[in-house]
Amino acid sequence: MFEFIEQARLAARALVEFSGHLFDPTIRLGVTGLSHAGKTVFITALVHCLLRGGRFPVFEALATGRIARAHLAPQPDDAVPRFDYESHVHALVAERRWPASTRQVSELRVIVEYQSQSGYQRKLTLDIVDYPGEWLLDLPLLTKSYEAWTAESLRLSRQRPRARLAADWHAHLATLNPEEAEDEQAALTAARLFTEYLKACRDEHYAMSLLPPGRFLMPGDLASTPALTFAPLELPSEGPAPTGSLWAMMRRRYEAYKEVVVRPFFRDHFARLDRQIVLVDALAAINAGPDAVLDLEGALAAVLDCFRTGRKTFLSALLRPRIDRILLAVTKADHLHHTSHDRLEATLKRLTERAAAKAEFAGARVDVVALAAVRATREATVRRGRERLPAILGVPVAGEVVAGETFDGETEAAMFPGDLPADATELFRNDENAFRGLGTTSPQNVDFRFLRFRPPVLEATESGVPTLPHIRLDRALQFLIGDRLI
Ligand SMILES: Nc1nc2c(ncn2[C@@H]2O[C@H](COP(=O)(O)OP(=O)(O)O)[C@@H](O)[C@H]2O)c(=O)[nH]1
Ligand SMILES: [Mg+2]
Repeated sequence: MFEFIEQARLAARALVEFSGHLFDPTIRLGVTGLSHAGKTVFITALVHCLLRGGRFPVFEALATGRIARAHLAPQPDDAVPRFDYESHVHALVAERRWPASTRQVSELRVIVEYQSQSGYQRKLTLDIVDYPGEWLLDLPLLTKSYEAWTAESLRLSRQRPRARLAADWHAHLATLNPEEAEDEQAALTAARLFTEYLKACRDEHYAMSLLPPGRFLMPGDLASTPALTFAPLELPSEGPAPTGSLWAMMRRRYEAYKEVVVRPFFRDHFARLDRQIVLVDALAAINAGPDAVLDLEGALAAVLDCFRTGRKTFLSALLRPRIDRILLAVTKADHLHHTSHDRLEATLKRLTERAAAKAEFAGARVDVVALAAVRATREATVRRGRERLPAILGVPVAGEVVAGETFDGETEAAMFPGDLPADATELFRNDENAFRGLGTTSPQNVDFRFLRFRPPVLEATESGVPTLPHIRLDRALQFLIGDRLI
């Protein structure tokens, strides 16, 4: 019954959304990725491109001059925060610093006035929805019992390298008896230690990504509600939860989490998207080492699973297949010399191979790109002895340290970041020939070095309007919206 109501509600909404736009196209574009993947920077650069133009040869409608103008308009959803474009642009362009991070869903509407290929004046309404990729990792919970989730979370937490980070939580867990009477203080402490463990896993140094429940890391306005105050328990293998027990309490809250948090997100935001870009910070994982790369692969599989809408489960009613294009994008490609960009794309392909095949099967087109929404570096060649190495040139963010030197945020530096392996499978190996990352060796010995650079100065263009430099952002735009601007 519930599924039927959901379905009817979505169908009615789709009809309303459709009938108003018989000629003028609309696109709801979802922008997601784990924390720090580059969502805010990507959206800011995309909107800047539409409003100001720039060098985007592969984005056909813009390159051929068919886009007359674009402007921001009030968004349709009153309960969703607005994406703060103006502040983000100001940070990037005027202050040359990266925008502050945000931790919840936000939205922005852009109206693009263009001339169709047959000469008609048209308007594209582009609604951009920015939401944390962590929330997508919650989808599997909808079909999982508390007991199954508990068993899986515990198993994962006992594997290397997580086990060390889980020590405090495991120690507290050992003092709990799930069949004893429910106890709010025990639940609070367990939830706090469990959340600290999840946060430690996410720590940039290890970059481990496979961490439901997503709202424990990104609570938004639900922090410290009972729906977020639960944790896994060491359960007896058999038997129902005794009435009034800690086990029963945890299970009830887990179910509440699904009803109050997970389901509304998928219904109100996810199910309404037409297009999706998934941003992936593969370089941070590569920099951390094979464990983080394997984790990222797992997290991406879970994310892409959400787009597999062909399944005959109640999820397919909740997620009526609407998304017809999915772009997987490795971000921050400006950290590598362009000779490595194809290898970076190959790495992302390898990371998402199995999962992408499934999504394609469900009728969505999937593409992969390595991009930098904002290009913070230039390229150069440096001599090291007799060798000439392809290097990148940029202003490291104040406080970055290389070879004992601390940068002040004003001085430019050339660096050789390292080569990605020709064969991406090396990144997943865990033996002595494996690609070395921070998780297994000291910063001096890593095979790939990641340095944060300040945003660039604007680039002069033929049109006279200075714009933000980028790498392959035009390719991303062509894939995501180019076909609707015809
Ligand atoms: N060099 C470079 N750094 C980027 C780029 N995009 C994001 N970053 C870095 O990644 C950080 C996180 O980006 P942000 O957009 O806030 O990530 P979000 O959490 O997914 O919204 C930024 O503060 C930048 O340091 C890019 O295109 N180039
Ligand atoms: Mg953000």
